[in-house]
Amino acid sequence: MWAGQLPMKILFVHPGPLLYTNVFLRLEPLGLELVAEAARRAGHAARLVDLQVESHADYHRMLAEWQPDFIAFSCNYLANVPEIVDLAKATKLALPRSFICVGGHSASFTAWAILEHGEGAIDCVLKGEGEPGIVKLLEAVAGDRGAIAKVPGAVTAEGEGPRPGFVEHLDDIRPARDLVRKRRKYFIGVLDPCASIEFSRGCPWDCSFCSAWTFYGRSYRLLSPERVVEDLASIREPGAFIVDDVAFIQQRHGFAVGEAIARKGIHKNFYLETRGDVLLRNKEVFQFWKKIGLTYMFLGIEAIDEDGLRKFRKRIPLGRNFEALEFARSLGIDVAINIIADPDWDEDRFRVVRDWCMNVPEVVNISINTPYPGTETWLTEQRRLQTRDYRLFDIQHAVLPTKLPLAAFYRELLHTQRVLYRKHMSWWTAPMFAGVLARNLVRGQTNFMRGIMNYNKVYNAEKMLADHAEPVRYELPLPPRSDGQLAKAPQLYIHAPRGRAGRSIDDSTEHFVEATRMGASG
Ligand code: B12
Ligand code: SF4
Repeated sequence: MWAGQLPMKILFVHPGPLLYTNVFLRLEPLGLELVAEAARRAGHAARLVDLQVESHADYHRMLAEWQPDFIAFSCNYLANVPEIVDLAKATKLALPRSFICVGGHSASFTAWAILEHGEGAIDCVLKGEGEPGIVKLLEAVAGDRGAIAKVPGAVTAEGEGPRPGFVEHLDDIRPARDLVRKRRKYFIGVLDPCASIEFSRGCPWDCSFCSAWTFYGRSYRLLSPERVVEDLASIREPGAFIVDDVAFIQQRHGFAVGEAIARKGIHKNFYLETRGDVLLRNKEVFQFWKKIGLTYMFLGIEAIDEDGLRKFRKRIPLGRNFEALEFARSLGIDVAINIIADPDWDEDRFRVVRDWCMNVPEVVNISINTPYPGTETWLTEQRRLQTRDYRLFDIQHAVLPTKLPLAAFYRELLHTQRVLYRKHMSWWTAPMFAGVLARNLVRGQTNFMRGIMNYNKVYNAEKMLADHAEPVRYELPLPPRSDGQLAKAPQLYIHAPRGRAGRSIDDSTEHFVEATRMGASG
């Protein structure tokens, strides 16, 4: 018999930090907080442990003292899979009658493999948005266990339930922010401390290297300005990280949310991510947001030459990307961009990139082209994976064959990152930030300072190489054989696509998306 009769005690767990969590940013587990609140509203008792800022010893202490009936792990990142599987096994030994569930972005794309790695310790992987699924799963666990395998999104040893359902109205859900015990530990750069907030969910584009759109069935939904303002007003942190995949796709929503914030007299420093073409299309919105506190912007540029851009098949011409950068600069906010390094880069290519990066004022982040389950490239990438160790799928390690010997590739990459890091440092320690840093230190906010000090420890070529030599206990399953066709979308989706009806965008924005998307979804 399961321990649980209503109400159950449910422990929600976010796994530990990944490579750069201890350097550049660490964010509150917003998705898990939303799932926890849904469980709480269904009458259960909920607690949350965030292993980004708490230790495994804290987790085991919580198990021993509170004896939860149900443990729910959040697995947004592939690199966290081994940690979660090992914790699940240890938990099952300590509390054999507990029910263990794993959910989240990456778990949804690798559900069967995770169950298998668990060797019986993981009772269920719950795919898709967790808010509706968790309530139905808890009902089944507390009542009719035969119904567990029929819960939408559930994958268990007994089989798989129907496709997961969407949250009906995003305005009805709330994050359980009060459950997070170390709120002052979350930060991004000098936004320290920083909370996270959602204005929209999903993405209407369909880039081949990304799984944001396949997870949500290429849907796009909005939160109302009233709901956003209510949530924002409850946040005490001076910084707010907007988690939307692409911020302010539509001018009208961007203005409505911004104006509601201004009317309410809320002052925060905001961070957001968007696309270059969206920035250029909706200039006035971003200008308005600058006035109400937009401080940092992350722009997806991905590649710096036509050849590289073609590779990612983004149908935004390179010139537009540069125009977007110019415009972002003109806003007078801090702009960061990401460049995707391909494992086939050689010394020359790294040098060109270094030169380019040193010549632009933006902060440049370099990640490595990595095929992920749930992306089109996972199915079409013809190069053989050099490793299937989950821990290396963090877009900071090379999992595809490198043209240079691996050690030389990491040396070049880290040299490039170090050059950029020095540039970041002079940027962050510039007079305009020195005051902010000093104020943070006086208030005891040391996350960013500690990050700076951790840099050399974390970004180190020997350590990166040694990570490849670690014994591998859990391996990602191989991608299914590809016939080179691109129309793979139905295989990729977690939530069922609802076509145009699933996208809360006006017709003109729909046409704009149509003209700029890659077309992977057919
Ligand atoms: C914000 C964000 C971040 C934040 C982290 C926020 C956090 N603390 O979790 C930051 C900027 C730190 C980040 C970093 C990275 N990210 Co990120 N990130 C996102 C982004 C844009 C939104 C996530 C989010 O907050 N969404 C809003 C909340 C409400 O949704 P959610 O967290 O997904 O939760 C829902 C479901 O997943 C589910 N769920 C979640 N947990 C649980 C638990 C249970 C039990 C259940 C049932 C359900 C459930 O229900 C929730 C509510 O509906 C996603 C893209 C996306 N759309 O998902 C990429 C994404 C998750 N990131 C990605 C990547 C690659 C990274 C990096 C590795 C990139 C890098 N440069 O190194 C790093 C590493 C992260 C780390 N831990 O160090 C990839 C994931 C790839 C993968 N398969 O592993 C994604 C999908 C983006 C992409 N383009 O493909 N990221
Ligand atoms: S625009 Fe492309 S890369 Fe960005 S979230 Fe959407 S699908 Fe992913």
